[in-house]
This record gives sequence, structure tokens and C-alpha cells, in this order.
Amino acid sequence: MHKATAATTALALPMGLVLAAAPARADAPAGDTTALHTQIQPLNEHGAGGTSTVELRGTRVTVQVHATGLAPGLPHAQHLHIGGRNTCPSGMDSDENGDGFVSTVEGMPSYGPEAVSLTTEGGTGAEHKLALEHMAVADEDGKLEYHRTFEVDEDVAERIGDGEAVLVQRGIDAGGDGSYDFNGAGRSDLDESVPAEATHPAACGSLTAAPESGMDTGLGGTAGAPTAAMIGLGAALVTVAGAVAVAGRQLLRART
Ligand SMILES: [Cu+2]
Repeated sequence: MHKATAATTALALPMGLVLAAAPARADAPAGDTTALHTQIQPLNEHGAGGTSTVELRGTRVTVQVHATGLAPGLPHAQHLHIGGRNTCPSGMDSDENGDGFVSTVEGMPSYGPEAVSLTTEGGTGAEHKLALEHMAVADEDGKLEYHRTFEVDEDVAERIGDGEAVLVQRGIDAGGDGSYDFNGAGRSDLDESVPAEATHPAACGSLTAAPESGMDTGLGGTAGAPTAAMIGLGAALVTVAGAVAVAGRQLLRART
């Protein structure tokens, strides 16, 4: 109920109020740093794309996103999803109900549920996933920049470090009228009070370990090594992803 209210309110807010500068913090403690990156690919044929990097130091993460081609002037909910096959849906194969869109729920077997909400201020937990009033807004050219450092749970940090996180950017303007409404794609399968345009994924990128640059650990040439382990892990998680998808649908049914 809280989420639905927040999201609906956000849709009515003037966009100027939504823009908020993410605080930059440079006081990172010493210690091991894991760097991950991804090339963001479009979903739902809306031409969005870009790059994202995640820097992990203990439980402190710094997330940067540079994207273009997003619906201009609109907030885009961004999340790190964890617990699927650590991949992005491949094209329209995931469009289970054949409505011409891969919905957030339809993509979950690939990328899993939301683990981190990339808000510009306030909480970053999964419970803030629909807080559109705290999400980054694409400029008039459809360009979106995001940069924030925050803390995550130990389990989440570990799984990000293991290459399990997938960045998903939501929000498409299917109707092409410059707003999220029910005309373009109907109701969201996450929350019926929200237009599907606001929650359908626009782009996606699977965050994997970046090649070491300028820091020779003496273990050179191991950059490709995690791949085999990750494939095994991915296979093991297929069953989990199925269970998550079923649980998600039951949750949605219970809400209506
Ligand atoms: Cu998401």
C-alpha cells in the first residue's frame, strides 16, 4: 500500500523536484576493492544503452551509470537484481504473455528479484524499488547519469562481488506521449496501480568483474577464470529463479 501511494504520488510530482544531487563521498577505507562493470543493452526495443561500474569495498558500494536512449524527462527506477541466472533476458523470448513487452516479472528468471534500489537519496533496500520520486531522471535527450556511494548488507555485498548482480533500468514510453500512463502498455504486473510503462525494463546489464588495471596482483591472467565457476553457479540458480518467479506471481495474486 505504501509503495503504491509513493509511486502514484511520484507520477504527479513536477520533475524538477525529483532531481536531487547524489552525495559524493571520497572517504573510502583502505582494503580490497572489487571492480565490476557492464555494457548496458536495450530491452523492449527502446534503444537504451550505456555503461555501468560498481566498486565494492567491504559492504560499501559505489555505483555509476551512464546511459542514453531512455525516455526523456522521466524518472527511471534502477535496481541491482540478484538471484536469477545472473543474465539479462535475451530479446523477446521472455515475453511469456505475448503482449509485446518483457515485463519486470517476466525478466526475473534471468536477473532475479530486486536486491538494491539505486535511489538518489534515502534508503537503497529492495523495499524502495518503486520509489520513483527518488530515482534518477533522464534529461531531455534521454541521457541519464547516476553516481552514489552507500552501504549494503554483507550478503548482498558478497553476491555483488561474486558477479551475481544485474543492473536493470526501468521505464519506457510506449505511447510516446512523454509520460507514464496506462495507454501505452496497461497496468504493471508488479503493482496494478502503477502504469506498466513505469516498471517495464528499458535496459539491462550483467555486472562482471572488470579486468585489473594498473594493479598487478602477481596472479596475472586469471581474469577469465571465474567464468566456469559462474556458469556452474548460474545453472544451480535456475531452480531458484523458477521458485522466485512463482513466489512473485503468488504475491501479486495475493495483492489483487
Ligand atoms: Cu528493477
